[in-house]
Amino acid sequence: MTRISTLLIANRGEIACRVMRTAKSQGIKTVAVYSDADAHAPHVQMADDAVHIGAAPVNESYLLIDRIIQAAKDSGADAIHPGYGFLSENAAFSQACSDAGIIFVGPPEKAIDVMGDKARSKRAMIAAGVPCVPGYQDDDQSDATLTSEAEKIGVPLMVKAAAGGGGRGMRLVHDQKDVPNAIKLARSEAENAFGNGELILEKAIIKPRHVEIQVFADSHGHTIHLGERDCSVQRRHQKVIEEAPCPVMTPELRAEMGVAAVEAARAVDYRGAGTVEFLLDQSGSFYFLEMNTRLQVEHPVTEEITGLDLVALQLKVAQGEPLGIAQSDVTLTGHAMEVRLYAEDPADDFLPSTGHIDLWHPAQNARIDSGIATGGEVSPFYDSMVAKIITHGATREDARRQMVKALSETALFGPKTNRDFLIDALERPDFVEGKATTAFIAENYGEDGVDLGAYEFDAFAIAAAMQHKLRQQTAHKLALNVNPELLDWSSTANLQTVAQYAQLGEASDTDGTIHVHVISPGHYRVEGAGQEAEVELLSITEDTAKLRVNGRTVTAIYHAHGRNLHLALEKRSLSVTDMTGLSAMEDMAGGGTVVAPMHGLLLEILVEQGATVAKGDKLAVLEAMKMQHEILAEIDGTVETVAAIAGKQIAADDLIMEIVAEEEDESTV
Ligand code: MV4
Repeated sequence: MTRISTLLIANRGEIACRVMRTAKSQGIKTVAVYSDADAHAPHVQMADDAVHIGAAPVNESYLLIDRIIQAAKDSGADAIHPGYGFLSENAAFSQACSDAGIIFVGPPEKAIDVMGDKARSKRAMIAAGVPCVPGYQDDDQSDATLTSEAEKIGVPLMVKAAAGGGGRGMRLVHDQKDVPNAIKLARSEAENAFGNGELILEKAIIKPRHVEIQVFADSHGHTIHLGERDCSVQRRHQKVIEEAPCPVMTPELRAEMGVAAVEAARAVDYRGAGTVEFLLDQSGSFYFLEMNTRLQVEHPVTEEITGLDLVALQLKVAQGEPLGIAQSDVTLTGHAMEVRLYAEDPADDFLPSTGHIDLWHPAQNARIDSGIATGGEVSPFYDSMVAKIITHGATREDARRQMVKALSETALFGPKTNRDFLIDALERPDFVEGKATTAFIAENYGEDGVDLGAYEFDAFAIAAAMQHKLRQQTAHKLALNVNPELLDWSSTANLQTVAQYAQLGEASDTDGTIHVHVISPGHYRVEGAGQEAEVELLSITEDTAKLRVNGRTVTAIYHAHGRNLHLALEKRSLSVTDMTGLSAMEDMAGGGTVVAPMHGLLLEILVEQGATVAKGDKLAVLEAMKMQHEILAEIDGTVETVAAIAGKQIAADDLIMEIVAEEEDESTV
């Protein structure tokens, strides 16, 4: 037994933070590694020590075996936890750790090696008596053999790259005559992607569930399983929702799958945490798919129903201690769910979305494993998963409802996220009824981007009322000479403010003009697009407002910057820009200060320094989310300076130019 005193975590983001949490609780000193992009990241701030390992791209930092081993030596680390991804399933890294006398918190190289190859792992599993999908996984890769084997298997048929994983290099064939072409294409894809064109063939299982068993093994001959997770809800092989137990599991099936998973682990002399993936078909038969030789993203749902800390168990086993838990000690209590919050844009084919984090506001009443912070960045260099939300309840429905609530109380502003998509998916009947298979997302949303439909007018009404309130607060704070008739505290009853809203990045549901009538301070009647709503602001903190909208109480998480307002409502998030704010602010600034009304690309600047302009003249054109916005002169005057550059991105409120008024008789400073 070797006690770990200093643990280096060769990872970043939420999993680095997750591993450190347990290490710290055990009195183990933690060392983070970081790239240029992560110098101020939460995982670096959380660690006792941190070592810079290179530039932002992963192959210049988090994938550099030598740098990480050196970082461990320099910081006196006696063990390395690889997290998931990066070097976690890299046999050479595991080897480099042992060569350097450092404990690798993971399985032996041989297990990583065998399980990293679909043909080798399947042969090992068949030999161990683990049920596998009927197919061909031998060395003879001639076209003749593959074609005749495909004929024996029949259609539908899966052609998979032996070196592939997670759906890469996989082809589904429906017609026997397409087999030769599928083999040719799959082989060349595999050669390009993995430098290895070897293929396996399998009968295709239609609409299976993805059910995986968590296993644990120590170096004293104990191997146990901790039950299953159902990870059927995936989009292009990216998991989105995971849960435990599997909704259709029975004690008998669990026992059978558990034995198969333990046998799989024993067959490769496994040690530590591992996951054996199975396909579960409609008739209840299950088939080995692959084994992941790492701690998985979705391990928390197993922690929630078993009450075990899987990182603690990993460290225990890595130190050479016995697991200390027998199979009969493992009990499963209640139901747990996890959703993955991705910084991506569901409306734009789930394209990753990056940039400054204006606000990260995680819900209070759920376990949230995240690696981000307000003021930080979502970098384009790394995975777009930024947080996991985990709930646990007595029943599946209890866990599901808690999850919907947790999401409604969570906001990430800055990059776009899949938050609203997750809420929508959790409410789909197939999911509610526990019927989701691997076809769930394709069946419910199609293959491309997701359209969650038009916003309710209430959402715009809330936005308009809050814009009004925030503008008033800003004016008060700045104590500027604003026309009091613009503000609530005017004694004039039923004042009308006309606000024009342009949405940032979302299809406009209104003609853009919204009227805010002040009934009394904090109480508004909002009209627009032929609809109206009564909005009462009940309370407001720096990031959360409570409102009553048409008699219904709602909570809105918000972030305002300049004229832009981000809102996370119960089921939908929206971002709006107050277009009237522009002239109001310019009035405050004394006119002539031309700023960008929203984030976008400054396409053109149409006037030069020294030019004479008249009110209404076109000054510049800004492109924001595929729409062009003309920026017009608000006053007559002379262009004193042009501060912005055409062809470049510009942020809301950035200065474009200064115009000096014709008659300079009103100084505001
Ligand atoms: C399959 C299959 C059906 N039949 N193999 C996709 C990822 C890789 N781990 C294996 N995958 C599949 N293999 C046979 N013989 C269907 C899938 C599959 C899938 C599996 C798990 C979770 C989601 C999936 C989505 C599409 C296809």
